[in-house]
Amino acid sequence: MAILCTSPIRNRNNDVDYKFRPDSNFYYATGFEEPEAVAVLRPDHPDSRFVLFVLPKDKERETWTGKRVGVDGAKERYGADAAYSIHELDEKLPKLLENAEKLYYRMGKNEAFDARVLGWLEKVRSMARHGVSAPSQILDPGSLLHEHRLFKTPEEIAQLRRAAEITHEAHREAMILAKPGTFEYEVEAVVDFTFRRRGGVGPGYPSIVAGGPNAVVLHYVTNQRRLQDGDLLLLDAGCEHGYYTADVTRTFPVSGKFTNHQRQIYEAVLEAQLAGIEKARPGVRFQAVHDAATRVLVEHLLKLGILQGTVEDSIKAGTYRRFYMHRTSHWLGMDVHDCGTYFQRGESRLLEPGMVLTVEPGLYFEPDDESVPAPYRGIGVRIEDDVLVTATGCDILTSEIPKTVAELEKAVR
Ligand SMILES: [Mn+2]
Repeated sequence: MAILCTSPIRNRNNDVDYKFRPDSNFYYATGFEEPEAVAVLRPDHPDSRFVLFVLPKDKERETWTGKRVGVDGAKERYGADAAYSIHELDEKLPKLLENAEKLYYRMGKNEAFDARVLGWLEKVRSMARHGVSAPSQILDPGSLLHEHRLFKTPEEIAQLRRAAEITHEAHREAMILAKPGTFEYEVEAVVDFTFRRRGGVGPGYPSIVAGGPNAVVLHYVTNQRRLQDGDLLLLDAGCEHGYYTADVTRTFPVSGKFTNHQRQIYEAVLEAQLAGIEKARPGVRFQAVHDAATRVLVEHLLKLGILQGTVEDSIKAGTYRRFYMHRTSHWLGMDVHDCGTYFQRGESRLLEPGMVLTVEPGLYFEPDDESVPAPYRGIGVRIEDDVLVTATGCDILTSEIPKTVAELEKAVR
């Protein structure tokens, strides 16, 4: 038996809550979007294989917060075999738990709910003399669900494609808007506007709009700088559509032309990214994408005199990590850093058709790093695309977004 809970409603301030978004696992398993819901999956049960506990219809509350699906709707519209009010959880749950061998429930995310689950278990255990048994194991449902979520269905890929299309439009709008004198938050605004006007939920993660030296701060989200002539702008923003998010980074000169030194760094990162994408095909290890991209970055760092020694030594000693401190890829889907294991039996896992990953190398030089030749200081570049592994190679979902030096300069101008 599995017990899945959706996300709680989170308070923002005083009596204002954050906009609700269902838990990704819960939504994946049920399609149910309302808050305060619990799903029970009991595949061996004669008549209650899928049970939903939901907020009951309540005319007065619905006047304030909107229509609820209700108990009947949970059965009719979501295919539940049985549905109850969420207020009946303590009463109904122990009965459903009886004689289940294993309980899949994610401990540690919600202490108060954990305590209730343990209470229900204890109640079932106390009935042993009546011939009822309680689950002897509590397991993480992630071990099953996350493996499913890692392989995207055609419906999920369609959502990701739409998210990528809207993200494409938003990045283009940002390239048009950003000029010397524009504030980073104005660029963020045109991105948000484009995401919403095309029916996206909004950004799938806080947009990073990092001009000039802000680009070396990996998770810069202040977005307050006034862009200056000569700045590069690093824009890391992806639209969430139908609960699936894109994750895209482009770095471009706000004046419409890369300086020579900016272009050297940009082309190093671009070559590294293409080398990484080249590895994104079935049968290749996840780690190989990172290794390929890193090798190209190191070659360029040596050529530009930023690192000394040989490629092998620099990779072995990790001297490049001062300038490239993050991983090249992560899984992508409902969560921007999507679920799914990266290792199997201690080894980086093999890529398979249906997996979606990002490829996003970067180089970052602190403005005050005196070990770096002066013209490179304060330059931060990251290039990130979303890649679907196919039977024969890969499909770059975000390939339409300007990326070469020429394409970017044209789009900005
Ligand atoms: Mn990413």
